[in-house]
Amino acid sequence: MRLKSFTAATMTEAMHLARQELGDDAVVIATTEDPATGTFRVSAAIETAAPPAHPSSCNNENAALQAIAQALAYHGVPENLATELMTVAGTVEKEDPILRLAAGLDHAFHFLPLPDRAPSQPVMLIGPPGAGKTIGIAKLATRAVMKKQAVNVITTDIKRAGGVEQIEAFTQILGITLHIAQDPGALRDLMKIQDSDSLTYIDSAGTNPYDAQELSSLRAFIEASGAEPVLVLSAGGDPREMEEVGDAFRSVGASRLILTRLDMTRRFGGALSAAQRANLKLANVSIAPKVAEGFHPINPVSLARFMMPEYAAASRKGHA
Ligand SMILES: Nc1nc2c(ncn2[C@@H]2O[C@H](COP(=O)(O)OP(=O)(O)O)[C@@H](O)[C@H]2O)c(=O)[nH]1
Ligand SMILES: [Mg+2]
Repeated sequence: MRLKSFTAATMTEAMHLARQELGDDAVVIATTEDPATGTFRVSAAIETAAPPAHPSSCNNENAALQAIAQALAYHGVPENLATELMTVAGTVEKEDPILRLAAGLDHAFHFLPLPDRAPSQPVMLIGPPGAGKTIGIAKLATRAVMKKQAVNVITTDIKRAGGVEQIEAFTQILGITLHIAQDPGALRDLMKIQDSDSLTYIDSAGTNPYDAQELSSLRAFIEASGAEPVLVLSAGGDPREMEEVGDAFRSVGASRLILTRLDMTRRFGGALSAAQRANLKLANVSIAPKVAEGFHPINPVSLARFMMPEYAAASRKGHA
């Protein structure tokens, strides 16, 4: 799958640019308005590998279910989950495979995007190194500033060289103060001065899920913060490996998941396995490294569109 974003002065123009470059088969994944610049952005995808079947073949129930089964196999979705998704998809009286798969995803997972307004519980992004936590904090803080929502940013990533500087580069641009918590005690003190009118986002050091000491250090920071630990994972990966990673972070309290690098991911079996095994609610997705692109909320239909991009355009036309 090739993903690209197009920015223009109007939504129609941005759509036109996407169609011009990616062709009529391009699937619109997300549309956003940037109030700061008055521009519109369209993120669209095009399947570069041969799709499993042509959308027009989905003119009856069997074809739709077959398409879903093929997609689940392509994504490497584990058998028990695939069976659950297929069972629910089979009960939906729609020809559109996207809506059928979405019904299955809705049944199998909880979806709960991060709120963008205070008051809400502080959020700490946790996960393995390189998952996209720091960029994620920058995205969340940027969204708050754009919406004129007061926001506090704290980092606990003090051991890694450049950890503080990386996030500071963003807070400086946004004109907000970066608070640094050297240890759980300092974090507890900092949390006492957070007010309920502000959103609070806390960056954490990358944690090796198989290292008990690192997990225990992370747990101490989480407990001191009173924040909700939200797991950030790169969406691709081996399903069984991802399950173990999900389990490890569940053990320190994560109950929500943000998936990153969807622009570099073709197979979602690993992400779904992690969410299912560790009972993590699906919150948001990142489809670009650029801070301005932000996080996108995810719901069953948008996830189904990511998983079956070759059917997404037809689905939109049929249910516009
Ligand atoms: N292509 C792509 N790269 C991303 C995405 N999110 C983060 N990255 C990149 O992944 C790398 C690690 O991100 P960072 O936020 O530093 O990860 P952290 O170690 O979890 O804090 C950086 O080079 C980011 O630009 C994404 O959605 N797509
Ligand atoms: Mg980081």
